[in-house]
Amino acid sequence: MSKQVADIIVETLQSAGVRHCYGVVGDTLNLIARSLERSTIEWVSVRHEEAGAFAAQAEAQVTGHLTAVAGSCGPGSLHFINGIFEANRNRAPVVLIASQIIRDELGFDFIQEVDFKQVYQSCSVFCDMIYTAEQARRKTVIACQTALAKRGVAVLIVPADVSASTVHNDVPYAVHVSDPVVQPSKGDLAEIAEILNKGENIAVYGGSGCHGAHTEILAVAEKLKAPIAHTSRAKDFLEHDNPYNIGMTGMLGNEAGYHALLNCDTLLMLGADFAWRQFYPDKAKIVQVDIDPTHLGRRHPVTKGVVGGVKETLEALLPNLNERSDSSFRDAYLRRYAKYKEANEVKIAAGRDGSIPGSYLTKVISQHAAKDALFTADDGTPAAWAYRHIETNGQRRIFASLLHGTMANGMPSSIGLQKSQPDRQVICLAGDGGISMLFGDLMTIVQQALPIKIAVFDNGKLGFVEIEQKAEGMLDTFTKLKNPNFAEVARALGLWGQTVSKAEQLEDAVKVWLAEPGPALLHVHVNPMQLVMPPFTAVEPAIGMALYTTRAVLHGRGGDVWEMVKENFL
Ligand SMILES: Cc1ncc(C[n+]2csc(CCOP(=O)(O)OP(=O)(O)O)c2C)c(N)n1
Ligand SMILES: [Mg+2]
Repeated sequence: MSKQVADIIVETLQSAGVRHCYGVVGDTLNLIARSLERSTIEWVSVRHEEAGAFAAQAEAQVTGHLTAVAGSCGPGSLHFINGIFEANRNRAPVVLIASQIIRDELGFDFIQEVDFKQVYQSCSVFCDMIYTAEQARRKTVIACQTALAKRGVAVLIVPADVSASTVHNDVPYAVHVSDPVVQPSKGDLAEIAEILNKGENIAVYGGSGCHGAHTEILAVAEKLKAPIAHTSRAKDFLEHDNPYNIGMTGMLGNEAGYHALLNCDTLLMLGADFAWRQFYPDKAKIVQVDIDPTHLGRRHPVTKGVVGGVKETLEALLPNLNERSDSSFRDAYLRRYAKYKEANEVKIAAGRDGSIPGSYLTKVISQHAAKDALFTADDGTPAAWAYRHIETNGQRRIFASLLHGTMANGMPSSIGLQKSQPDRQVICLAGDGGISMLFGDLMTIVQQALPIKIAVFDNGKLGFVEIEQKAEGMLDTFTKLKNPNFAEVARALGLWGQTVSKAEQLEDAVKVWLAEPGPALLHVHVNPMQLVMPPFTAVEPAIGMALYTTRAVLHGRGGDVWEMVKENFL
C-alpha cells in the first residue's frame, strides 16, 4: 500500500514516543500539520518558534521523552535556533522538523531558502535532509534514535515536495533505544580505589550525572568521610536528605563548597563537567567518573578518568574502598556550611526600608510552593536566587539555562513543563528583561489554559549585566529598562495579574498568586541595588566595585552607591 511521506514522518515520531509538537504552521509544513492533526501527537501553537524550542526541551528533560518542534521553511524554522542550542546543550532529546522549499529550487537562492544543514550542524547530534520519499522512514527513524541515544537535538529537513510524495514499498524500520549499564573495567576500578584509599582529605563533587545515584553517593561519602559539594545542575539530585551536603561551588556557590574543593587532597568527581577552571584544586589528586568519555579531563587535568554511569560505577567501587575513621575534614566543612545557612536565614529577609530583595522573594516563593513544584528561572538574577534559595526535597526540580546561559528561557520552558505535567505546580521566576524578550508567548499560556505561575522580578534593568559592569569598575551602561506595569499587561492578555512593591504585602500576595486556579503573573518590584555576591572575596571584583563607587560618586551618584552598600554590606 502506498503512503504519503508526511504520514510516515508523523507515524515514526509517534512510535518514538513524541507526545507534543510545538511550532508555528505555514506553507511547506502544511501537509505534516495535517498528518499531525490526525495523529495522537498534540500540536501546541506558539507565538514565537524560539519559545516552542524552549518548551520542547523542558518537556524532554522532565519526562525523558522525545519531544518535537516543527516549523515552516526559511524564517519559520530558523527562529528555533536559540532554543535548539539550549536543548542540545541540556542533552534534551528533541526533534526539529525543519520543512524546506522544494528540491528543484534548492541552491538557487529561492525565496525563503535557508541552508538548515549549515545552520543547525553546530547545535545538534543529527542534522540531515530527507532526499527522497524512499528514505523517509529510515531517516526519520535514525533522527529519532540519535536524539534519544545521544541525548540531543535531531534536525530533520523535509522539502515540501518530499512530504507530498508517496512511497510504495515502505520498509519497516523502527526506533530502537536501549539503556545499557556502563561500568569501568576491573583494572580501572582498582586504580581509582587505590587513589581514593590513599586520600586524607577527600571531597566528593557531583554534577548532573548524579541523577538517580543518591544512595550510592551517600554510601561512598560515608566510607570516605568526604563532604559532598555539587554543581548547580546537580542541586535537585544531591541537596536533599544528604547529611554530608556542603552545597554548591562556582559563582553561585557558597564558601563551604568552594573552599572544600580547593583544599581537599583528593577529589572524586562524579558526572560533573563544570566549566570554570578556577574552581578546581590545583594540587589535589582528581578521580573523574563520567558516562561521556569526552568529558574526562577536559576542564582541568585529572589523575585518573574512567567511563561509567555514576550509580553503577559506585556500586562496583564500594567494596574496594577502605572505611576511613577520621572525619575531621568533612566535619569542618559541614560546620562551615551550617554556619553559612544560618547566616542566610537571617540575611535573606525584607529590606529595612520595606523593599523586596530578589533573594527574599525567592525564599518566600519556596516556602509556599508545592512539595513537588517545578521551577524555571531566567538567566540573570532569577537563576542565581533560584539556585541559592529554592529548597529542594527530591521531588522539586529547577530548570535554568546553565549551559547555554540564555535570557528568556524561563517562561517558555514552563510551557513544556506544564503541558507534560498537568498535575504539578509550575512556577517561573522571570526577569523583567527576560519576560519581555518572548512576551508574546504569554498568549500561548492563555490559549493553552496552562495554570503557570509567573513571578516577574522587576528591577527596571538588565540587573545581572549591571552587576558584571560594576564588578569591572564600570558605570552601568545600556542596562536600564523602561517597563510597563506587568500585572496590567498580564490582565490585558487574559492572565491573573497583581503588583507588589512592599515587603509587608509580599507573603499574602504570593499565597493568593499561587492559589489562583489559572495562569497568574505576580509583578514584583524588587530592590534594584541587590548584588549577587560570589562565594569568596576575590580581589578583582573588590577593586572593580571600588572603582565603580569612585566613578559613581564623581558622576554625582553618591545616592546609588549608598543604596548599594546599604543593601549588600550593612
Ligand atoms: C539572549 C541573551 N541576550 C543577552 C544576554 C546577556 N545577559 C545575561 S543576563 C542579562 C540580564 C537579564 O536581565 P533580566 O531578565 O531583567 O534579569 P535581572 O538580571 O535584571 O534580574 C543579559 C542581558 C543573554 N544571556 N542572553
Ligand atoms: Mg531585570
